[in-house]
Amino acid sequence: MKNLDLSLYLVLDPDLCREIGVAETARLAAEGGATMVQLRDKLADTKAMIETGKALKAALAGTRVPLIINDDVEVAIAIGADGVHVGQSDLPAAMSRALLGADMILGLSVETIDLANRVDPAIVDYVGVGPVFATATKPDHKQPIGFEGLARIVAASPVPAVAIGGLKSGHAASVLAAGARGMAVVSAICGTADPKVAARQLLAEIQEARR
Ligand code: TZP
Ligand code: MG
Repeated sequence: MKNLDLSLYLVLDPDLCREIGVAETARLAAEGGATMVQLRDKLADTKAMIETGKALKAALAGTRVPLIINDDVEVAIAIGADGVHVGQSDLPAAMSRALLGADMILGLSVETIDLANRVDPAIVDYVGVGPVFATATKPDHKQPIGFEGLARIVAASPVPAVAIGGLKSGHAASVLAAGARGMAVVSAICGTADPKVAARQLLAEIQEARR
């Protein structure tokens, strides 16, 4: 099992981050305490993903924050990212793992207890569970699960879980009480006036909730 810190997982949406830019948002958020960063761009082609991914890699160099690429195993390997996050309609986890090798991080989205039960801990390093709440950031999201649903799915997962979907300041205690190791956020950091301040506040709440 890999030693991942899922406490504050920033998922970058280039459109929501456009004012400050993804690379600068990532750099500031990492300074503020984000522990993982994912590039998630549903509109970019491969060339653009590589360009943005490389910029993010440079922005995170010297930090210990892993860079995860959403959906695209090929891009993640090509740019030397730290890992990949796949959903249930993407390249299957076992096939992703075969391409990634043992050391790269592999995350998987699970939306139900049944999917969590079927996670193979020899293949998947962590699961993303949600959406906890409805969110405009992912227009095609499934039915929100709430903190009760989160707790049930987390309990069924053989690997650590990060909660996602509509999470922001004030939610850390409920997220951790449900058994998740941390929270993944897009809009609570992307597009805010100061991503460093936003990340610092969220991490402080997570650390406070652990006490
Ligand atoms: N998967 C489930 S909800 C979501 C993703 C990628 C988007 C979460 O965005 P926000 O702005 O943190 O609600
Ligand atoms: Mg996907």
